Amino acid sequence: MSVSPLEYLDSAGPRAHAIVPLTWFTLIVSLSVCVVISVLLWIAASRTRKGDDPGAMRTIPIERGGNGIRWITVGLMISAVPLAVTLVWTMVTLAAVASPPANPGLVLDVTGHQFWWEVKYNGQSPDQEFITANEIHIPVNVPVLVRLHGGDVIHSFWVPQLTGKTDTIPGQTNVSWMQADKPGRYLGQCTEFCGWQHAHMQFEVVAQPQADFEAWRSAQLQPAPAPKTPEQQHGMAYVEYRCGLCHQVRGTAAGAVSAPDLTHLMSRRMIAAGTLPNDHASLAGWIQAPQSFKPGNQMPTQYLTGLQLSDTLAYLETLK
Ligand code: HEC
Ligand SMILES: [Cu+2]
Repeated sequence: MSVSPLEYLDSAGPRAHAIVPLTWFTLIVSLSVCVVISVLLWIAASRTRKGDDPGAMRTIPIERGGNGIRWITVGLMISAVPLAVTLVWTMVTLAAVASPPANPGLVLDVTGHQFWWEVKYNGQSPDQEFITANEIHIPVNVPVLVRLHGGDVIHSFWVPQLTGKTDTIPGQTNVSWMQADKPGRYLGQCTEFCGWQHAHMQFEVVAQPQADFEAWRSAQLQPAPAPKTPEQQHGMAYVEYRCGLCHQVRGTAAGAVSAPDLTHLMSRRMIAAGTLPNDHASLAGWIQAPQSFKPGNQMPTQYLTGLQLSDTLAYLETLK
């Protein structure tokens, strides 16, 4: 289940504006080639010569001096023209989108993991930095520099309406950039096969007016609120001691970073990289049986008792 369709024939930012017309062109050329060849084949296959006995075997003598070579020349010329246009257009597009903005308004470090996205927001000083997962907020009309890292295997970062595909490669930093013209949610997808749950490795880019973005950013910078009820206190203790092996909740003893940061879990619309909506039932189901929703993902079954689960949920749901 995903919230918005993966729109790749429509662009919403300068980088994609340069790419999408080329996508349309190659799509139309490829489809026309398929149609023309199918029609020619169909005509050839359904043509019978006058007076032919359809039941009889026919031997066709090879004609000398026929003009077959002319057909090959014409065919080659017809395919060479669109191929040459595609080549030149691709070069021009690559040159147009290659260089990242000289003065990005925001610098993100995005790491591809099996099977989720870690997103680090950089700031002027360490207290202005934070990490989140799978939901990337950006201000509209601001160029955003995205440094891409590979956490385990090769993944690829793609937000078709905003930016083209760039691989995340372990041991290497690739650079991409994006910019959104108008507020909205733009779906992104891992686009390099990276294992069993590759298809469930989605993310969303949420483009917001500057003021809304600043409000979101300062909320994300806050540590987790202190638990209030006894259930929430038990839940926090449990999260610290069990879930904190992999997850971080800033402001608590849960400090590992090998899984999505849960400090502001409830601010996200989806969980498990676009696999489930972030509501009470899905959260409960995910924590109890992550392997049944996303078989092969890196969160093992937790075997919680009913009480542990309800306390954990009571606490997690305070993480707004
Ligand atoms: C061994 C490491 C590990 C442990 C222990 C673990 N998790 Fe996870 N968890 C993960 C990984 C990895 C993911 C990302 C899975 C994916 O999307 O592919 C994840 C995802 C999640 C998510 C979804 C987050 C999001 O924004 O997508 C929640 C919620 C969650 N875990 C809660 C818990 C809770 C609660 C516990 C403790 C009861 C726990 N986890 C224990 C590794 C772990
Ligand atoms: Cu991937």
